[in-house]
Amino acid sequence: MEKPLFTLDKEEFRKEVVHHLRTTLGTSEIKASKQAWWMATCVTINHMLFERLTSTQQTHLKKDTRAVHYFSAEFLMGRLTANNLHNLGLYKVCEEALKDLDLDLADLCEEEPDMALGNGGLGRLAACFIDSLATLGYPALGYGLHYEHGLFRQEIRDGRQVERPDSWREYGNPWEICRPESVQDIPLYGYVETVFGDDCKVRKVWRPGRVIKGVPWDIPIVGFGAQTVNILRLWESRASDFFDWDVFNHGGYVDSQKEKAEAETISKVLYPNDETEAGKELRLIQQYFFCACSLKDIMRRYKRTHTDFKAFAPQIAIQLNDTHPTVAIPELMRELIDEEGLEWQEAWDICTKVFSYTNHTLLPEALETWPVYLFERVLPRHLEIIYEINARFLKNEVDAKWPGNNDIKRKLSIIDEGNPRRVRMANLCVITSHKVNGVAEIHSKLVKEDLFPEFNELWPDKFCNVTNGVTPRRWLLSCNQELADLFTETVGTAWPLNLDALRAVNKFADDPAFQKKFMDIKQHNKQKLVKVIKAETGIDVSAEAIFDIQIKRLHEYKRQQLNLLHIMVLYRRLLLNPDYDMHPRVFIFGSKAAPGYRVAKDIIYAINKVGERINNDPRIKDKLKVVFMPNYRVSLAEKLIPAADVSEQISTAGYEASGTGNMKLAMNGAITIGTLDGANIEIAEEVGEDNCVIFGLTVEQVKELKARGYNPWDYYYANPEIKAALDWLDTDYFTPGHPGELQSIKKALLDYGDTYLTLADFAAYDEAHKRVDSLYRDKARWAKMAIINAASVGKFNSDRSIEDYIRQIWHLEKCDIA
Ligand code: GPW
Repeated sequence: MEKPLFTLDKEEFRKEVVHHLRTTLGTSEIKASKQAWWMATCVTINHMLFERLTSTQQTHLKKDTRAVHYFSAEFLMGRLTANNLHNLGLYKVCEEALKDLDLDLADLCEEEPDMALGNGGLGRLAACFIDSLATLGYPALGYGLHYEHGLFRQEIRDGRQVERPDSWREYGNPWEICRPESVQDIPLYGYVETVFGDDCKVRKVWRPGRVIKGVPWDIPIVGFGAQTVNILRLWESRASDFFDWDVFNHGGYVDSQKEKAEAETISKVLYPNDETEAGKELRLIQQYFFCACSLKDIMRRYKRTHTDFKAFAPQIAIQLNDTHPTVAIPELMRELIDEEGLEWQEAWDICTKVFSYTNHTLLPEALETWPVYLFERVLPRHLEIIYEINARFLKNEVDAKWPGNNDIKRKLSIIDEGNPRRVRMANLCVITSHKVNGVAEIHSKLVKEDLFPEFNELWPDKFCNVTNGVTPRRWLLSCNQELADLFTETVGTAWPLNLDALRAVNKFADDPAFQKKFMDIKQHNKQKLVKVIKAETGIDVSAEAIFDIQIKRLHEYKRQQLNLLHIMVLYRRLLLNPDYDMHPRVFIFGSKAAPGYRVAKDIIYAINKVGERINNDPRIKDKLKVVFMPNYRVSLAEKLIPAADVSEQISTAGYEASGTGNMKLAMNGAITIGTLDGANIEIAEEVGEDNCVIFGLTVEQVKELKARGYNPWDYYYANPEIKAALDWLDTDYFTPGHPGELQSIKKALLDYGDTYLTLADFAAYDEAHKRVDSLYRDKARWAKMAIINAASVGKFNSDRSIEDYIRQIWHLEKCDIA
């Protein structure tokens, strides 16, 4: 590792914290709240962050570097204090300094609200990627929305999810810097006029109906080692200064407040729908708003050093994180043609070189389409541009390759000619982008073969794979410091950058002394979690039990219901035979459901109700516990993951594009029980099939079964345990006095056809759990497996993912910062 940049000692650190407590926070040592101490600590950290931020920006400007611009509707950052300290190399210094003030750093870190500007995997991936980009020294900007309210806070009331607003910046946020000098004005609505110009050319002019102001907030992103500090720039919407002051002067004060409120609505709240398209006007406006702000910002910066657009494509790479920022494509066309006067072909050549697109799902309900009438009203000029892109594509590409084939034309067209007609954002992305990537090997293969086979025929070189990764700085070094220290002791200090270095730990996997150290750390992490579980849920669990964890958004394809069904079957076995032979097990869930997703919310309710009954049943002698941790979020994940023995990755094969929680759990020594889906396949390859528990139908078998005609009733009648568990849901056993409250789950699994083949995989899942049980009882065998998992997942470092993007898609160069 490089020598630390900041040679601040603990005395200096302590003095600066106290100084800021007095001069920035306006309080004193005697009466300061924990919150004030935390803030003063952050201001101290910022002192160093800003120094490197300035050097980074000056160097990038001077060297006129090519940069990637990561456009994403979500950045799920979580907390930044511990992460920034680790990346600056100052965690221990800060900890010591605070100890001298009788303060506990970990305790102060709890003061920080999570920055939850994302739903789940997709948003957290963006956060890991910007960490890696800064760590590796690549010029990069994250661009997104400055939501006033992030993903809702989940409360559980009588077992049901209740959504409460998340107000992450209610009392100020120490990491963000407002940049009024870079404000943008964004037009919306209105109509398009065709004008004959002085140059005798016919031009299109968009006459907007409204203008909104975009205010940028910058979050410094410090790489590990603190050489590079990049920025995440998030746009907040406000009423424009263009705003009609006449109304104001003529006594329209109240009306003016209405306009202001409407403008501010745009960045008010994150849509909580994971993998479902919302189709709401406000969502389209959100997408356009942040893309237009970001493109104007890119343009402004580009023009500081260029007078024409020849260097634009060589300088600028824009990555579209799923289809959410697709409207950036017609917006850049519009800017270049209507505002900058380029010809269509020049503008198109630039766009096709600049944009690339990451697909994160094959689920049809997640593929975004917008009604044409909506587009026409909100973005009339953009719709015209989309029509022209489409017309040229259908004529020059599709008709050239498949002359007269209207079926293929209908399928590949950007416009779905149904009723109402809709704009297909994924088609627009694929047609424009020079590269389209999936997020795990199997997913990328399915993107090519099943989702976009004709596009793949047209442009075979366009499609590629970049397997996801996670940053080992947050997901090992920071969240599991004891294990991190053990690894550093064992293999040296290089592993947070080069995670493959942990392979050297494998030679100790059989060493009883090392196994003891490793498992003692796991045990300690479990004991810490026991306290958190008690505090959050009131449930007593034993750290001697197997901690079996499923943490992810609630979705039927992720199959929390399969886990629940298995828990019910285990419970029933224990009731029938109190001596049923199993090691005590705690099943832990953490999950939010989209507020409008009925079955998902019913599954949460069922987990809580079944858990309540099991946890309070003395007959089963604490062999089984079920914990639903409320308000699952990044900071809770950081407590759950280090304490996991078993990682549940049980999606129906073909549906989980990659998964990233699977990587974090394996990295912390949990054994995967998983299907051959998404990145599970690659994890199994890396750790070896002997060191994880794979079960269930493969992608091919899922396809075959569906083609044959899947009938869940067959499994219901053939397997008495499945039947008993499902029939149990009809009774009031888990909801005393309210029979049938859990029926919707049975209905989804039988009457509605069990879309995700839960019952088909049940027997294999049950067998897999028996394997888990017997493996765990062999303490040495389990310790060996856990060690091999943690030591063998170097591939899933997000630094590796970023290097893959650089090599295949972005072609950037590293930039040394003075
Ligand atoms: F539907 N993912 C997500 F593809 O977290 F847009 N939210 C989403 O809205 C979508 C995908 C979308 C997840 C995938 O489900 C997961 O498999 C993947 O690991 C993650 O994105 C990051 O690629």
